[in-house]
Amino acid sequence: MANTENPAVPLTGVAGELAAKIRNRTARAGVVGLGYVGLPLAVELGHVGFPVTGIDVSQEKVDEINRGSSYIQDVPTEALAPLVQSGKLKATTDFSAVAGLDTINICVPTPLRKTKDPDMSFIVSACEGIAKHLKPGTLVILESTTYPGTTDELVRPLLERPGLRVGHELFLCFSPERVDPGNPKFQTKNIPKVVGGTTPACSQLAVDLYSQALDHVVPVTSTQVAEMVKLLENTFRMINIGLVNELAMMCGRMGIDVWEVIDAAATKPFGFMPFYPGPGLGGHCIPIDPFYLSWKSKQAGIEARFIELAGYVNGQMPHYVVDKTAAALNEHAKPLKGSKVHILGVAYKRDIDDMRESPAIDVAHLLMKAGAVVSYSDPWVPVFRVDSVELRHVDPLEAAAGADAIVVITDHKGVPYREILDKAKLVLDTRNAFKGIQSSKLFRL
Ligand code: SAJ
Repeated sequence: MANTENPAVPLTGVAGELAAKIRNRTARAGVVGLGYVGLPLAVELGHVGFPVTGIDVSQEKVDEINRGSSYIQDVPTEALAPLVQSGKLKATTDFSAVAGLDTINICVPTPLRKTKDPDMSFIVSACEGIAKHLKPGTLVILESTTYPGTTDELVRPLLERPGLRVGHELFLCFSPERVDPGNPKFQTKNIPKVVGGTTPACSQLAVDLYSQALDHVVPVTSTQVAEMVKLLENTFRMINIGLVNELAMMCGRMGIDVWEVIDAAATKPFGFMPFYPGPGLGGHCIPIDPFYLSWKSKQAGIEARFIELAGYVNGQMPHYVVDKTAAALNEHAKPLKGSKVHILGVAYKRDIDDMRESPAIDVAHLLMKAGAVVSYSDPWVPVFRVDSVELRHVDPLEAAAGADAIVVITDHKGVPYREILDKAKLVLDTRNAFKGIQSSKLFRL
C-alpha cells in the first residue's frame, strides 16, 4: 500500500462510486499501449487484483500477450502467464473494450518528428479511439512523456463532451512514466509515481488507483506540474551529459584524463552528481524529451538555450569519436579509408538490447562514409543495420586480431576486454571500459 502525502479529497456521486471500485479493486482497468511502460503497469494492476484489459494497435503484441508470453525485458513471462491464464489480464486491438472500463492509462509513444517538433499522432489516435466508447465514471491518465499543457489542451478536448465533463463524469490526470528498461533495482512497482489531476477529484482518484499497486505515489497540484516534472528529470540528464561531453573535448585538447577528473569530482559527498562522456546520446527518452520542453517554451516566447546547446554538443560526439579513431590510426600510419574498424557494443546503453537512437548508428555511418570497413560485436544485438548494410555480431576475440582499430561504443558487462586488448592493434575506448588499464595501444575520449 502506498504512502500518499495529501489527505484524501471527499469523493461523492460518480467519483465516489468510482473510488469505491478502485479501493475494492473491482474497477476494470485499461492500459492503452503495451510497450515497456504499459505492459509492466498492466501486470502490476493485475497482480493486485484488478481485471485488466490491454489495448494495442499491434495484433502481434496482443496475440503474444494472450498466449501468456512477454516480449518486454522487464516483464518475465512467469509474471504475465498466470494473469492471462486466470483471465485477470487480456489484450485486444479493439477500442470498443473501452466501454467496459473504469480506468484507462495511456502509455503510447511520443517521438519527435525530423523537424524536432513533437509527434502527437499516437496520443491523438489513442484518444480518438477511446472517445468513441468512453462512458461516464471513467478515470483517464496520460503517461506518455509530453510538453506541459498536453493533457488539458489536447487530450481534454478530445475526450470531453456533454455528459462527460472533466471533474464530474470524466476524471483526467497526467502521470509521467519513469520506467528505466533493464534497471535491476527500480521497476514499475517501486519507482515513486508522480500524478497531477485536472481537478482535485481527478487527482484523488488517480492517487487511489496507483496506491493500490505501487509503493509510493506523489500527488502534485496540476497536470502541467506533472508533465513538467518528467521533462525536468530528463532535461537535467541531457544537459549534464552535454556538459561532460564538452569537458571531454576540452580535456582531450589539454591532455587531461577526463575520466580521472570526474571520478575525483565524484568524491565530493554533496552538490555533485557524476555524469560520463560517451559517443553520443541514445535511447527513447533523453535525446527526445528535452525537445518537447524547448518546443513548448519557444511558444511561450522563451528560447531553451541550454537544451539547444546540449543537443548540439551531444550530437557532435559521434563525429568526435570518428576523428579520434582517425587520429589513433594515424599513430599507426594508417588512413581511416580502407582500415578495418571493429565496434564493441552497439546498443544505446550498457546491458540492454535497445538500439533506438544509439550513437553506434551514427558512428558506424560516419566510419563507412569515410571508407572504413566496419564490423561489430554486441552480445545483445545479433543484427545491426547501418544505412543499407546489414551487419551481424561477430565474436570480439576473433575480430580483435584482424581489426586495425577497435572502438568501444557501449561497454556491456561480460565482454573479455582485457583479452581483446591483448589481441588488438589499437583500441579507442569511449566508455572507460578499460578503466585503470594503461597501454600504448589504448586511446580514450
Ligand atoms: N549517457 C551518457 N553519459 C551518462 C549517462 C548516460 O553518455 O552519464 C548516455 C547513455 O549511454 C545513453 C543515453 O545517454 O546513450 C541515455 O542514457 P540514460 O542512462 O539516461 O538511459 P535512458 O535513456 O534509458 O534513460 C532512462 C530515463 N528513464 C525515464 O525516462 C523514465 C532516465 O530518466 C533515467 O534517469 C535513466 O533511464 C537511468 O537513470 O537509467
